[in-house]
Amino acid sequence: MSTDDVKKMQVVVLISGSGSNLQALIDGAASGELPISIAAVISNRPDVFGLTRASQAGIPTLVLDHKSFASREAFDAELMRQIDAYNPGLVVLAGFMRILTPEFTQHYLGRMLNIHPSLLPKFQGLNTHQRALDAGEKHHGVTVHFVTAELDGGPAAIQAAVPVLPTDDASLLAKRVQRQEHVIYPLAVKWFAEGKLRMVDSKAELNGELLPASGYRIEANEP
Ligand code: NHR
Ligand code: GAR
Repeated sequence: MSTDDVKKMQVVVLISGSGSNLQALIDGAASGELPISIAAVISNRPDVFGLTRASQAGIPTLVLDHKSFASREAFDAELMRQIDAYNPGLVVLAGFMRILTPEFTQHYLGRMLNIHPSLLPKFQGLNTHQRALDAGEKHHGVTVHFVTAELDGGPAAIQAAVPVLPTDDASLLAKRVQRQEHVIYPLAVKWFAEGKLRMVDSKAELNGELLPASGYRIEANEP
């Protein structure tokens, strides 16, 4: 920890994959735009590119392979122990793919965020881009929300919508959504670290005002 870190919020990031959202946070922290220090990156999958990104940025990494634990409870207990060693002000799920137990979500209640690739409450769970296409949606998007025991059900902080185009397949649509992810996740983390974004009585607040159920709405200015 350098002296620069003194007034910065310590953040632990959980990943399972490529870590492009992690990269957006690394870049924001490096530029000074985000008043955070990423204390550690933890992956439940070995050999994912997100771990390489973290190492390249000089961030400590840890792999906790869920397959080597007897139960979800045992995995979550060890994950909690590892995270708490860093005493973070915020835990960020960035493409983290394991459902967390109520004990875990309760422990980090109000200080854990997730980014989910849909306009919640639409399309909770997995495979959201294909499901949005199959449903004939005209708009799709992404939501940053506080994590609660209810899967993808915690209060929304920010949401960004993109158009669904006639030429889309799931992969093209995912790319358009991900460009917005890399805008709204750093913004949500910045607001949280500045003390502007909070969870109060199971609801999200920005600057002391209750946010709508969709969270703060960003209008994407590119397709
Ligand atoms: N845990 C809780 N309790 N609440 C939330 O809101 C959570 C959570 C854990 C992860 C991310 C979420 C998403 O944004 C998230 C939110 C994984 C699954 C899933 O079904 C569902 C939702 C999310 C993440 N995971 C399978 C499981 O059995 C494994 C799938 C896989 O490994 O590919 O855990 O979408
Ligand atoms: C992102 O699109 C994120 O919204 C999604 O996975 C991708 C992770 O990308 N999250 C989920 O589906 C959570 N279940 P990244 O590893 O490049 O940040």
